[in-house]
Order: sequence, then C-alpha cells, then structure tokens
Amino acid sequence: MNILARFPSLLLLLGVWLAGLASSRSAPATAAPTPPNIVVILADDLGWSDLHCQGNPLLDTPHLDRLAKQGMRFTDAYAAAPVCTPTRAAMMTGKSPARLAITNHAPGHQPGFLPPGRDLAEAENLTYLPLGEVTVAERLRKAGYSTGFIGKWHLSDRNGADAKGPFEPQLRPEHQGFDLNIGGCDRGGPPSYFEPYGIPNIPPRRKGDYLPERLADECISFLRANQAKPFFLCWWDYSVHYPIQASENLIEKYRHRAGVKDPAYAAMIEGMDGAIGRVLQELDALGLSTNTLVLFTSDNGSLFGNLPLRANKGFLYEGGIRVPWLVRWPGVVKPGSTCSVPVISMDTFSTLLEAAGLKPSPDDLLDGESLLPLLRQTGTLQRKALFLHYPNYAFHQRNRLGGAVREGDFKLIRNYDDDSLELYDLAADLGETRNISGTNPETTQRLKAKLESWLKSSGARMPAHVSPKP
Ligand SMILES: [Ca+2]
Repeated sequence: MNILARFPSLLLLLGVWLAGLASSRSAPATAAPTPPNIVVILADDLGWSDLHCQGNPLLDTPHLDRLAKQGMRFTDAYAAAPVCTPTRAAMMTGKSPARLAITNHAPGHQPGFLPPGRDLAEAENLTYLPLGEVTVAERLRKAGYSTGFIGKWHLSDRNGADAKGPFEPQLRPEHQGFDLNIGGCDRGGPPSYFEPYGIPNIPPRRKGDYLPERLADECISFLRANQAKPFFLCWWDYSVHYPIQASENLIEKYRHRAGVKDPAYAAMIEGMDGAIGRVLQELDALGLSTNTLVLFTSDNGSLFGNLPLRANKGFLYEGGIRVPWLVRWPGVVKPGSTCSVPVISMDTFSTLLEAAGLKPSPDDLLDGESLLPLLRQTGTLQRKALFLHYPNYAFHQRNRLGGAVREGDFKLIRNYDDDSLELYDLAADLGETRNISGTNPETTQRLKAKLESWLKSSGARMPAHVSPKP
C-alpha cells in the first residue's frame, strides 16, 4: 500500500507544501525579497548638461540615455560639494562634508592657507576618510554582499596636517569595506588615460589601453565572479577629469560636429558612456539587470562650463554643484520617470541601505535621507532644505568661500569673506543672473538663519579673517 494512502495527513502536508511553492512562484511580491544587487557609477567632474539625456543635443551618450529611459532622472540633484573628495566621503557615509570636516579636495592646502589678495584663511579640513567612519560598503558587506571598488577613490590622501597614521595605502577602499579594490588610491586623476596610467594599483596590461575601457573590463570580471550572491559594485570612473584625453576617432567625429566647442571633451564623455554601456550590457547578458539597482551621478560640476548653469567646479553656483542623477531599478522605479525633488550625495547611504533591506544604525548622525519614497513614487522626503558648506579654496583659487541653502525654488548663498548674501529664484532664473536678496529681505533673512543654524548643528569649521574687516 502506498505510504500516502496510509497516512492521509502526510498527503495534506504535501499538498500544503506544493501550494506554497506554486504561490511563491506566481506571486513573488509576497515571498521574501531577494536583496537587489547594487551598482553605483560615479563620473568625475561631469557637468549637469554633459549628457544627451540632460538636454545636450551636441553629445552622443546613448547608454546613459537608455539608463535614464529605463529608470528615473532627477532634475535637481546636487553634489555635496563643488569638488571631489567631500562628495565622495558624503556618498560613503551619509554625512555632510561639514559634519565630516572633509570640505576640500585632497591633497588640499596647508592649514590656514590664504591665496594672494585675500584676507580669509580657509578652514582646516581632513583630506581623507577616517577608518572609524562606517561606510555603506561596510554595512552591505556585513549583510552578505560581495563588495567591489573600481576606479577613483581620492579619500586616502593625508596632507600632513595631523601627523599620526594611518596613511595611504591603509586608507584605501579595501580598508573601508570593499573585498576588491582596483584603482582606488589617493590620486585625484591619472597622469594619462592611456596605459601606463600612473595609478599604482591597476595591474599593468596592454600599452595604449584606454582607462574607462580598462575599468569596464574589471567591472565585467567582478560581475561574472560575483553573480551568485548580492553584490555591491562601486565604479567611480576617473573620466572626465583632466587630462582631457579620448580616442582620436571620437575626437575627429566631434571636430566635424557644428556647435561643439571642445571636441576632445565631448569625445571623452562619449568614451565614458561607451565603457559604461559595456558594463550595462554585461548585466543584461548575465540576466542580472532585473534585480540590480544602478545609480549614476557625478561628484561635482564640470570644469569647462555648465550652461545654462552659472560657473564651474569649485563654485557654489549651480554649475559647480548640480549634477546628473539617474536610478534604474526594474520593478520598483517607473521607466522614463523624472523627479524634481532636490537630492544630494549623502542620500546615497540611506537609499542603498534601505534598498538592501537594512536600516542606518541609531548611532549614526546622518545628513542624508533615503530616496525610496521618491523612487517608488509613494511619497516625498522629510527635509525641507538642502545645505552646502565650502570654506576652502579650490585649486583654481577663484572661488569665494561660502555656504548655501536650497529651499523650494529659492537658493541663498552666503559669502564668508564679507558676509554678503545672494538670493536666487531658480524656477525663474536657473542661471543665477539676478540676485534678488534686496527685494526679498524676509526670505533672505529666514534662509540665512537656517543656514547659520545648520552650520552650528553640523559642527562646521569656519574660515578666519586674518586682518580686521573693512
Ligand atoms: Ca571631481
């Protein structure tokens, strides 16, 4: 006699088990979700208008355009700072550059640096991410993710202001939560984009290899090796930081395109896009795209113009800080959607944790917020304003030290040298051509007070006057 006929309760159990299997297949939403893979691609010095999908008709960036079409494009996204290092630290930790005291690009200057003709000495700042900071990679690795870092780190350069170690290379990504590190070191840019690159931890290969393509190859190897379990891949590309170098074919193409002022820069952007395209295609080929969140953004504005925005890298005007921000996450993010809620680099930390089903530790003093309500289109953010603090001179030394707040359509800049205020209505004047602080004294004073209070609560280090104010 059949064992199931002898024990009807066993038959019942089998039935329940089979029904459970069937329902978990037909209704995956009710099953325990598989944590998504996460890929964060950060461009270096790529401006807000440096992609075709950002409205620049002179550039061909088909792969990032496709990413935008398959996901959500944030129109009002900000880098946490107008230069590299602070933005990177903010993405890794969820804390603002002001709170971290990482406010300038490494290696920065000696403490109290004062350019000729100025009377405001810059604030002291850290030029590296201390090992005690909890990074998003450390959190994800602890939760079972494979973690890979490929590209530019720029968070491990100590300028000698504080003499006790650890120093580079003990501050590289492999000491901040990453299982793999290729290319991540103290360097702000490669001496050359053609091998030999002059980056210490990219194993030599073929002479003449182009750096973005080489890094794409490394990303593809990482994806193939880690496809079996959730992975977190940070590809922080060196492109399009100077030196501006691209393939001669692409430069030639843009030489013949009417309206292109800088063919090499345009070619470099398309070169970056092509390399990113190969990695996205590999995600498709491996069947991973459907369960992978891809975030693309930039660490600061372009050095070479950001029209219609005002100014460049190193400035608190929109051209220094507003950046592209694309998120693709099939099944969660509506394809072809846009979002105009202002978002900022430190949102990355909470967003990626929540996407992975994790929560920030209650001990973390975070300045960012999870973007999941925006990505799911179920709500908006809790904060009402965004703040920036740049109390340092950029390498070009042309910027005024200052702080900024964006609330609704208004943006206030406070110049720390003479305490002057600039108020712009970004809805009416995206190019920040008309300072309307004089005709809007209430808004100006309200935002000024908000900025002051935020600076205080963040423990922001301020620059100091070296001679009495006039
Ligand atoms: Ca940069």
